[in-house]
Amino acid sequence: MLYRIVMATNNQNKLREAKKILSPLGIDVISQKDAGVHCDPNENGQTFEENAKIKAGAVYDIAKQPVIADDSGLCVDILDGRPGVYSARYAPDGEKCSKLLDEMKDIPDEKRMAYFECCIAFIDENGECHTFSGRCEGKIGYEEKGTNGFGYDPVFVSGDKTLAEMSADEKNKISHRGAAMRELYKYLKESYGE
Ligand code: ITT
Repeated sequence: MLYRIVMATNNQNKLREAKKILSPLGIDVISQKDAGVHCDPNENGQTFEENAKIKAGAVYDIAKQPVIADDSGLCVDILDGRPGVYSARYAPDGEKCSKLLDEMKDIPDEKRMAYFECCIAFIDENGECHTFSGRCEGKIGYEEKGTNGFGYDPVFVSGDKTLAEMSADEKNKISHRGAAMRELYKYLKESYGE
């Protein structure tokens, strides 16, 4: 089995979630910073998959060891999938939720469907890239609720709660990142054994 993977991210929240999902499986996820890699590649892809590959490739070129990168975002049906791959750039942190609520203020309940998507690119020790995706379906609420999580979690409703009202374990069970990570894990188990 593979025991150590570098995560190509500068987002501490993603790192925390990835560590929590993969550590019970015996995989230690370390940040690119802790691996001594400093880079912030230009995420100019048109899809989550393209951007995940760009980030993983940039870190692998420097670290030369197995790397994962996560590209993810929120796609809102009535906004034709926006902010999508531009989710990080939609507004500064702390203003993302209020800007989205404002854009959605006249949208009725039945048209507030949205989903989070995550693509994980894994580059193995031979430099080969494999991708895994996950989705989390839900709705945009009417106000920010909850203090856990990050990004759009306080306005993303799944069932009767926002993701920010869930514990880390609850969120990981249903989240786009959790789903993609579990696919990655299945692949690692098949390829590297127990
Ligand atoms: P790295 O590129 O360094 O990994 P980033 O935050 O810039 O970090 P992305 O380009 O993938 O990452 O942008 C994804 C954005 O989508 C992220 O900044 C959040 O605003 C949002 N997002 C992704 N996953 C989320 C989640 O689980 N909960 C809430 N918001 C999320």
